[in-house]
Amino acid sequence: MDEMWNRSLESLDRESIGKIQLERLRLTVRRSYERVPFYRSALKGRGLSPDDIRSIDDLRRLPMVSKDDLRESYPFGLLAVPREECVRVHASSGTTGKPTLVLYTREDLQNWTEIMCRCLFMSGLRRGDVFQVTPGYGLFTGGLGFHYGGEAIGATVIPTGTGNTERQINLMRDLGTTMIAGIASYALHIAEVASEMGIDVKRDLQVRKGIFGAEAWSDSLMRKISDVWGMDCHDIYGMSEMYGPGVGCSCSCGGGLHIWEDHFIVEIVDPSTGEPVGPEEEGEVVLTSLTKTAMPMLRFRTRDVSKILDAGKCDCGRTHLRIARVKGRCDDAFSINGVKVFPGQVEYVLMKYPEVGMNYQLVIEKAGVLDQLTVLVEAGGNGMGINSSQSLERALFRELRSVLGFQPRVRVLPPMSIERSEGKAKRVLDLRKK
Ligand code: DLL
Repeated sequence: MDEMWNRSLESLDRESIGKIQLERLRLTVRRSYERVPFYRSALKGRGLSPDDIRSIDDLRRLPMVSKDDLRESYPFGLLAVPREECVRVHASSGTTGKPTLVLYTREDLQNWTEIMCRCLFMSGLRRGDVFQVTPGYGLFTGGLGFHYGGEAIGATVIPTGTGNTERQINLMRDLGTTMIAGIASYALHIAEVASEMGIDVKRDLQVRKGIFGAEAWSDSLMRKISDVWGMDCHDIYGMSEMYGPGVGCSCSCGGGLHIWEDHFIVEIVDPSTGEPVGPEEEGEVVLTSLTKTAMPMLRFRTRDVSKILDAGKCDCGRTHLRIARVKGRCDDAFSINGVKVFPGQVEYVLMKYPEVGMNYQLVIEKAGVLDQLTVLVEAGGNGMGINSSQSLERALFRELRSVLGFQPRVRVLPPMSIERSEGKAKRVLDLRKK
């Protein structure tokens, strides 16, 4: 049984969770209907009124909300409170389109801090830790989300935000940072810059705990970060529309992410039909907020791919359901001559090889009429000789061919030859679209 930030809520019995969810869902639907014209007309369009929500199953009768609906209602369209009651604005990072705004009341910020504390505590953060927050501060929810959670736990928070990696590393060394928060791909970048500075992150720094999210990352990337840093890694999930980071987090049992069900209802649907799929079946994550007051979200389509784990009680003692680590976004998957590929499938293979370095990229082009996938991989350390780089190419080719079911091209490049991103990594370069 793990220590918990809020044991009474994190280990509630299932019946009580169900009661809280129904009560909060009914309130959220009523407030949305009464205060947000968008929701009122969407519900009326289905012949529904708030009184029709009598059980959790009635959730399925509600219309879904997409990112496009948010964009179209820019800037204040989905607000359920007067703008004057909002004390904060954030925006989604806009990697898939123009950014969308989200607003928060004071109560929203308190709820967000509560779920962040649960996630950070679950990942090992305690009073006395030195906690370095490397995601961007500002409109992105990453920086401030981790920041307020860290302070509420009582850790010493270093708000470096993204970038200036050398300074980041100097602070880690000088202040004795014990835990970092960040975007997974950035954790490897920090390690490689440190090594150029003559610092071995495992030997010379005291960072032993990490919490990462904001983009899909595979189990083998998690193992690689753990090995390179000698740290215990946790996966945190979230999105601007649901406060930011903190919707769920992986516990020490390693079986997926607990979703805070007193704040969110999670459904998994078939992305093409919107119909719910069964437990352990993969589909699109749809989330409903239960405590958001400024911008309630009814059945928000995240575009993220995961599944509900039907694994019964978790040994950590938490009772909130678990979803599998997010595999990617429905729109990340690309098709090579009709075969669907998730970048995560390739990453999983690459990160198993210790000779593979810190970065990779997938380039898709037309070779005549056919699609061609080239996997660019950086060699680790100080690079490798021509022979070993050719034998790594051959080994990766063989394994990728069997995982993907077609023949990709594989090129091993010297370290640092692929462009770095300080925010979410750009893994796929689809030149067919140009
Ligand atoms: O990325 C919030 C966040 C910041 C989460 C820091 C975790 C850590 P957005 O910019 O709105 O918010 O992007 C949300 O990022 O729908 C997923 O596609 C992806 N994402 C977030 N966390 C994970 C994760 C933040 N742990 C979008 N695994 C989401 C996979 C993730 N994908």
